[in-house]
Amino acid sequence: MAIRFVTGNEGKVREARDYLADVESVEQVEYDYTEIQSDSLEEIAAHGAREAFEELGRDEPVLVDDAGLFVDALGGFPGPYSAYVEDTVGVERLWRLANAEENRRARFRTVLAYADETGTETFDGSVAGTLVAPRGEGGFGYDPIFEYNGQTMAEMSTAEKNAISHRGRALAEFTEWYADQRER
Ligand code: ITT
Ligand code: NA
Repeated sequence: MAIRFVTGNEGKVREARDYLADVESVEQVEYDYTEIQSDSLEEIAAHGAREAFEELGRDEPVLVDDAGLFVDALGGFPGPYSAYVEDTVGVERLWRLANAEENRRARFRTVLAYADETGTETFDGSVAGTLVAPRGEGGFGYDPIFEYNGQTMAEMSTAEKNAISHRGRALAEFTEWYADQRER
């Protein structure tokens, strides 16, 4: 069996594959599920996973990952609009916006939604860090400006990032639940 990870983002897939290497194989599937209008990452991800599972065929489970960067001084912006802001404003200019503030704390959050024939489950992960001028060549998206413990996430290996990141934490929760599930 393989889990179908429904995403257009190869960085997410690389991290999930690395984390789940001994658990399950991960296949990337591109499918444009409906992103419902909501402030809740849980609702967006769960709805997307359910729809993808029904539409792509119910033979194998699916995973959806909805993430966002929440900047304290900007009232949580860009949050659920993070993908749109990366595409329009860009990471460098978001950093400049944050740099004008005294408080540069930010949080990354992701919700993983897993759907199979028995239902839909969501798993949450978050990490707090500081926004800094871009550094590092690894990772993707906002990683170069997100510093945790002296390193930006773009300066970390995939395994190092997974050990501390929002996605790594959500994958840890998922893995625990998944193992339990399969023992039944
Ligand atoms: P899919 O919806 O196809 O999965 P996406 O890149 O649009 O891919 P999101 O909407 O979840 O995914 O991502 C929101 C934004 O946050 C987007 O700009 C990502 O590049 C960025 N992002 C997500 N996870 C990240 C991470 O671990 N490190 C840095 N940026 C991340
Ligand atoms: Na998206």
